[in-house]
Amino acid sequence: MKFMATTPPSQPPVPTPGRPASDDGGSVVLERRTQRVEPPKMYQVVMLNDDYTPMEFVIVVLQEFFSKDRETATQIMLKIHLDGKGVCGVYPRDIAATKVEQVLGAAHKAGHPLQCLSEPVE
Ligand code: TYC
Repeated sequence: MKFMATTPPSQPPVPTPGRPASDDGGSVVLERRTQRVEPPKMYQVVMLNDDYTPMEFVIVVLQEFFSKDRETATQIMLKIHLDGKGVCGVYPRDIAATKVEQVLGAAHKAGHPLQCLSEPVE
């Protein structure tokens, strides 16, 4: 009759050469993890009111650089005129920065003091 040993061997098992002691010889356990990719941070282009830039110029800028139809552009322009500022659109950072450059460039070229900036949403 054979009996199994009830006490562990006094020496730890000798690892097989070239294989770590904890390696079970080929079994692979993969942890299931859902990968979460954060959406890019968005930036809003904000236009500021002033007393000198013509309303018509602002409307055209909103149509040209922010793809607004004339009706929407007029509403945004009036909101800026009444509230002091307004959001023209929301974009990824580089695109928002380009919009600001385009507006400032067009305003400068036309000799108007129109100001706008981009800022992170929230
Ligand atoms: N307040 C300007 C005017 O009365 C019009 C204006 C609107 C200017 C919006 C800038 O971002 C602006 N002529």
